[in-house]
Amino acid sequence: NPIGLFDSGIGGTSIYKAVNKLLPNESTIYLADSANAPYGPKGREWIIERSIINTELLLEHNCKLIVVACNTATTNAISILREKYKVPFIGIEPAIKPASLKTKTRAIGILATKGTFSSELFMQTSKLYCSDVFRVEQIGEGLVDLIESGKLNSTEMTRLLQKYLKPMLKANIDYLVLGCTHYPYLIPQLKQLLPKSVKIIDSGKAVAKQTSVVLNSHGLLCENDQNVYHQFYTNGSLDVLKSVLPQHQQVDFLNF
Ligand code: DGN
Repeated sequence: NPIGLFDSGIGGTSIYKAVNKLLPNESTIYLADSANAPYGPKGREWIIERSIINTELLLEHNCKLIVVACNTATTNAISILREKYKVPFIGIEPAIKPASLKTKTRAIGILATKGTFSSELFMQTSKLYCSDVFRVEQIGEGLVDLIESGKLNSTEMTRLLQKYLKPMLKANIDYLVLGCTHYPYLIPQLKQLLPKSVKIIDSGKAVAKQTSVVLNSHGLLCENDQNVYHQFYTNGSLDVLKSVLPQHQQVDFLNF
């Protein structure tokens, strides 16, 4: 059976890529809920409702494990999903713990959505692991919208990024945490705007590792690469989803 992944759009494909790299024998089904992006500003109840719809669709496709490839959905809805369904869920959270352990300047920047920053889970993690570090928390307002409308490399994007990085540079951060699965697609631009001394971290690899550990502990790992398939569905633009995937990859429209 396949691994299911969902996100409020195309961002979670960055997680799909990390999972596929570590677990090439696993088939996957990806749901891009682009029609409802961004989740960030919409409030907890609404995010839970969409997460349930996405989960049920993946379960109809017999997914054996679900990766909530969205920080906003993880931080707001994963505990509810775990209560409601039997399959294992893997979530993603901003990598503030490793950043706090590694920072030398004792200042880190975090770029995430409003929904992630305002979640209880994020606040708990910050309190637990980052209380002795200066954190510049920046809501990436507008970034997901631009990525979802295919304007990844636009002057609007550069302008927003410059604005959001400014207070971080002022605070002398040496780590920038990407707390939204859409943001790894901004890394080339971020690198141009940041001094070399600032390292960028996201949680893709950690999610892939955790997926592997949980599959293994449930006896669900695929042993061979026969009949491996990857399906991608979007309720938004096919072209935008295709633009972040390998050229040959087929993408289908689905109304959900
Ligand atoms: N990819 C989502 C996340 O990781 O939070 C984007 C959230 C949103 O919809 N703005």
